[in-house]
Amino acid sequence: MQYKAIIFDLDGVLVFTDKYHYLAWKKLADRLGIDFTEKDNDRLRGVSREESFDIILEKYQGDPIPEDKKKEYLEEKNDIYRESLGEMTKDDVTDEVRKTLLGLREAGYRLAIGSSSKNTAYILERCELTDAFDKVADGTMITRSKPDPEVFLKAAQFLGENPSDCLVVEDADAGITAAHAAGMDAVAIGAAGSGRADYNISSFKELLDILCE
Ligand code: B16
Ligand code: MG
Repeated sequence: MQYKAIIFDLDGVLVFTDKYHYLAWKKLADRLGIDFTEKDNDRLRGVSREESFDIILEKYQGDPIPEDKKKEYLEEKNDIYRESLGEMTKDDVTDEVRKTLLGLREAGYRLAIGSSSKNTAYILERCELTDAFDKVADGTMITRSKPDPEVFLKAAQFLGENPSDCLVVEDADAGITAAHAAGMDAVAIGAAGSGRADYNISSFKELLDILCE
């Protein structure tokens, strides 16, 4: 086997929380008079909450926002987002994803999460996915978010594997850059990485073709 472990991004790969992020950011953006579209939301994939807000504020034209007020806005956004997460159930993870994860484990791969989200544990719990992974590295454990490699290196460290033995699965440009910076190969789901990924797939189950031949 070329790889020993697979590190999965969470949002956009295993679950689709982008729409909840969008609705929560949109509510805040409307209040601040900022034009915020779904296309703008795509730029926030894999990026931390704080950096996402800075990107949204690029279009802000009001008075300067003091740091403590920014913190309040970030908490407010997260509260709205977590309300949506509270509605998630195990049905928010497709059979395809569950069967593929099981197939990879049965084939001998160790599985981890490498997510920028500070809500990772809550999402995994809501979707009854926690037990599908050997280790979790997330936004609560890092100081630099993707495209920095920190979260993937942490996942490899938790697994006790060399980075070169790990393969990352990502939906975001920032995630493909982070994987390569960590010395890991990367699988892009959809258009992530614009041709820079080592493998490209359009459906999750294609991982079995790549890894279990
Ligand atoms: P939170 P991933 C990322 O998760 C999301 O793609 C990104 O849109 C979000 O801003 C970031 O998590 C932080 O999320 O506000 O929950 O801490 O794609 O790295 O799994
Ligand atoms: Mg993602």
